[in-house]
Amino acid sequence: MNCSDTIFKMLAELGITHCYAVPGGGIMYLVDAAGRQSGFQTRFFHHEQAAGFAAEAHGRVENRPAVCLATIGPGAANAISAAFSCFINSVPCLFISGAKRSTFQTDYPRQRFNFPQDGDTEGMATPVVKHYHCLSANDDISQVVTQLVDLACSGRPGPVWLDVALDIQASQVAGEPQAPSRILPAAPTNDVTNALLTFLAQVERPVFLMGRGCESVFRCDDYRRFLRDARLPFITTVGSNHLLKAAGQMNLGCFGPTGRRAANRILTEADALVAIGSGLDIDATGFDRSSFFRNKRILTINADACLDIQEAADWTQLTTSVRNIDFSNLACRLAKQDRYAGWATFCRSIEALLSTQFEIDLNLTNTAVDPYLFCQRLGLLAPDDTGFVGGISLDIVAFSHVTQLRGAQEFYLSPHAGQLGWDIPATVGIADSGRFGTIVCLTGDGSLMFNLQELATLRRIDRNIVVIIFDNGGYNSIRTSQDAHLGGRHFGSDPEWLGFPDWAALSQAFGYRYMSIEENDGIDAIRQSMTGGHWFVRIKIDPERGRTPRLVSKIRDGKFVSPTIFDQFPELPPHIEAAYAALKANL
Ligand SMILES: Cc1ncc(C[n+]2csc(CCOP(=O)(O)OP(=O)(O)O)c2C)c(N)n1
Repeated sequence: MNCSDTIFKMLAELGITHCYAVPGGGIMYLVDAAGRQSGFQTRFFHHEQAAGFAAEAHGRVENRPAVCLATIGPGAANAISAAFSCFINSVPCLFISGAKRSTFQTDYPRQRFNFPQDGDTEGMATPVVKHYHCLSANDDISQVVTQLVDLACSGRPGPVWLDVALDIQASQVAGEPQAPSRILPAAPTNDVTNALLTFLAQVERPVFLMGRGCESVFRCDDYRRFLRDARLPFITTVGSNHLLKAAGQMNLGCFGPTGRRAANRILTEADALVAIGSGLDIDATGFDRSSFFRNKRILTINADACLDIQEAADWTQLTTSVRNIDFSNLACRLAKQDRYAGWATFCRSIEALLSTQFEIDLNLTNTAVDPYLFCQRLGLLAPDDTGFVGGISLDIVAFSHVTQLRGAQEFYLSPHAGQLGWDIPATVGIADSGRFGTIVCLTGDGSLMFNLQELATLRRIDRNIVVIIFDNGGYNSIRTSQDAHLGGRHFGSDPEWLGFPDWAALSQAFGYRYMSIEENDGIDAIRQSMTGGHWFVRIKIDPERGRTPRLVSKIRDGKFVSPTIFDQFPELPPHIEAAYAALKANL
């Protein structure tokens, strides 16, 4: 057996099933081994960035790494942006690249180049992976591969990188690979659970923030029971709807600068925040961090230390895995308490006052299709086993605000990296999980154009695939900033600076059935696309329709000044503010 066969045999034994690749001379033995390994599915892409995004998305859904296989030099360089995405999104992934022959040395800073196509992969990859390893002839392959996979999955998950020289890929390995011992996954402990209960006993108005770290547990019965029985308000970040599915009436949805008003207001009124699996980074808190933490006790349970504990006066950090929490025990203990009953009633009243329906009605546009109304109908009409994938802009914010997931539905996007072009290849990785009968990809006209070629890869998947594009004539989110800060000059963001294809002709070229929805009355036509096959659905959005509600920063004395998450734009009508004040007075 050669080294490449040994690597993939070991990966299969470790439960890894998917590889996303672009072939190249520099990885020919590895590609060949991946193709021949039983129980392993290898899919070929048209760009290594896209292969990496698919591997990332697959890793998110399955909670275990997929492989991205890229050739030496340009292939590895293309895959770097996907490694970056896995790194900052904390997703396990194994990148494997080809390297120059092991007998060659290159002094990269001085020579730059000494072998066809080769570059300093270690130098490029190291800042965006948990660990980089270049396989040497003396390495125990089974041990290296197992350690890399364990490292990718343990603690705060992330990408790891294995570089394999062409001569080593082909070299013969004596004997059968032996599986070495593995890191045991974390298990519930009394310590973490007791610390949480002690904290809760000292506060009156707690809110639970379930962050993306909870993706490792959200399908577990104990986690779902906790959400169902705790009778405390739950919030999450934009794009994490599935983490709160079981919370019923206490699901207040996403908070943050572009989050829901009800969630933000309740967070502001709370005297305690329990953040589980969240780094509480600026993305979540907004730039005005001190007012986010004001008058609040904070307890964080996260695999890594959080950003800056100085900003909160009273912050307890438990740096430990979410898997250490005994959710079942917590659910039992909290279900018996009625200490927070008044607070829970207040939260439900605020949720009713500032409901998604209220927000849709408040901001509804009847020019073209209103994105919020569309997403509300989409959620209702999609089958129970739909996997949703999001782009980075209006599409995901609208969806996060108004869609209540049900059944086996889940929603995935690239939360922190926010790269255009993630969504189409990610849809491939998510479809490959086999968890969803229908996969709906929501994207912007801007994002779609970044990895358009992978529509062909997606077309090869035999499932009901619906690609929905929010056509708002270019980059709405950029125009919004230009309107706020640059006097409305739309340099680079309006269609006059950007080229877009004829969507009907494009969908035909890639073999998708086409539908265009141009007004609110036509929204329910989307139902037809979810009966089977491959669909490309263009939604005509008013180019002026932005995200609501949101924070609007201002420049004062040359400095950016950001409002608190309590004060989102547009302002609430006076009678709603009055009703809010009345509810608060009774708290
Ligand atoms: C790789 C990459 N390049 C540039 C950007 C900057 N950027 C952020 S949003 C955006 C426009 C997005 O357009 P679209 O997907 O159509 O969504 P819209 O803003 O119109 O809702 C751009 C160019 C980015 N996020 N990622």
